[in-house]
Amino acid sequence: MIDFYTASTVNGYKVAIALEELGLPYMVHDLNLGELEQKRPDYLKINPNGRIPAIVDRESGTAIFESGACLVYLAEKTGKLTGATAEARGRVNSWVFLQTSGVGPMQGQANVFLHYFGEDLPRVAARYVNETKRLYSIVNDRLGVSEWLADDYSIADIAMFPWMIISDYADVSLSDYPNIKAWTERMHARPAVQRGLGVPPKREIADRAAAVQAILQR
Ligand SMILES: N[C@@H](CCC(=O)N[C@@H](CS)C(=O)NCC(=O)O)C(=O)O
Repeated sequence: MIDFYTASTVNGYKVAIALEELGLPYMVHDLNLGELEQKRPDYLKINPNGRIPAIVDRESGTAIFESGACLVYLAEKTGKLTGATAEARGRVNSWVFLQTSGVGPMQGQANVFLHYFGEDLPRVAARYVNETKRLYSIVNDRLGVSEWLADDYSIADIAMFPWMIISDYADVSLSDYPNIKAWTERMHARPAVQRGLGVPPKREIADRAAAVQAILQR
């Protein structure tokens, strides 16, 4: 049994989709980010970074935080959704890391400076939007020569997908990236992906900007 600490946001969906694809039994702990439940001392023992997602594998008591580390752990534990050799796993993890160290942070900061920062800084926003677009071009080129990011469908696709389906919010239109758009359709067609996008059910946030401000001020 896996304890899964998450919220209805993109980084959480990665792990939800992987758990659904792998058919592993898991229990959802739906944290209210606006209420800063992710900063509480009991949760910081699981994820010292105070963010979601994190998992605890009850078999060993091991806690794993960072979405990329959770994906790699689940893939290694099951031997699925990754490569069969060190070389193939390296190819998978290259795209996982490009997402977690590139696309996620750049697109995330684009969202902050376009929508939440509270001060109009167009050149800063443009820097993050343009960097996001540069990274999307790399992914788009790869998906022009391959059905999936690595050799086969893998945690690399699962890591990239939830961010790319909210690209409009960062002023990045998938109509400029036709290979990504076609790949999102292949992803959406997978039943486990559909199930994962519903875990946990969307939380209604009355004042999203205020909730994000509370997080930004921590
Ligand atoms: N690098 C981290 C990023 C995690 C992250 O930013 N999670 C967001 C939700 S998508 C979060 O917990 N935000 C609340 C906060 O920053 O306090 C990962 O990939 O797991």
